Amino acid sequence: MTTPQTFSQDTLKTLVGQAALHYVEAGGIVGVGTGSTVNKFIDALATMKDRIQGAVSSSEASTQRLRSLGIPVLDAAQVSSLPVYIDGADEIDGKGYMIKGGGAALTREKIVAALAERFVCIVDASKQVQALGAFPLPVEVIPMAAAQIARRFGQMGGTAVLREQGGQPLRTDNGQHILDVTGLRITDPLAFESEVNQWPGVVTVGVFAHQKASICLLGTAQGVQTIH
Ligand code: ABF
Repeated sequence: MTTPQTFSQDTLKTLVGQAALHYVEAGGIVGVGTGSTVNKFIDALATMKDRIQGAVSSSEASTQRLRSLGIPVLDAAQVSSLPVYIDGADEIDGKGYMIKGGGAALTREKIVAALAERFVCIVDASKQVQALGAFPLPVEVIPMAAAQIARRFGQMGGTAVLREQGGQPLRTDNGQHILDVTGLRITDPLAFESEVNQWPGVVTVGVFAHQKASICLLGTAQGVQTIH
């Protein structure tokens, strides 16, 4: 009787990061997300850097890692579309709707995802949920609007907290603030994203429903599962 193999979360992230190479077209440009799972993908991408034109990055952190491995980074404004965007998530449900932004890169992630023909989400099994909302919802906001946006989430039953770093409000790559909102029940991700998107002062809400994942590579104890 063989005992089932168990993988660490870090190993699962490595497995899905490597599996994502399958979706990178030779000679193409790849959209690259942000986070520890994406870092595993970037490390794997470096093994084929001579077979791609380069990457469009979703954060300064990913840009730095790409460049350190010799992968050219192109400006999103230089491309009209991308064959694929590879990114992680904080939560993903059965329809490919996600909560993202734990890494504070949600705005540029959504911008680059919108350029891509396919969004391949790479996650370990801990990110798979039935319904979105257990993870605190990140929302990038213009600082002067943070308090009024927090009050609007309060009216929805949510509690919004300003994300801090080193005792100060965190500043995103775009120089804005992030609210993390708990206590929400997001039963209709598409409608919720559309509603919050149009609140004055909201830069990006961390619900990715309009830019949902077309493919999810799920790292599980049994290996990588591909969910379409
Ligand atoms: C990024 O990946 C963020 O949107 C999301 O929060 C993060 C998940 O990070 P990790 O892979 O480190 O769990 O795209």
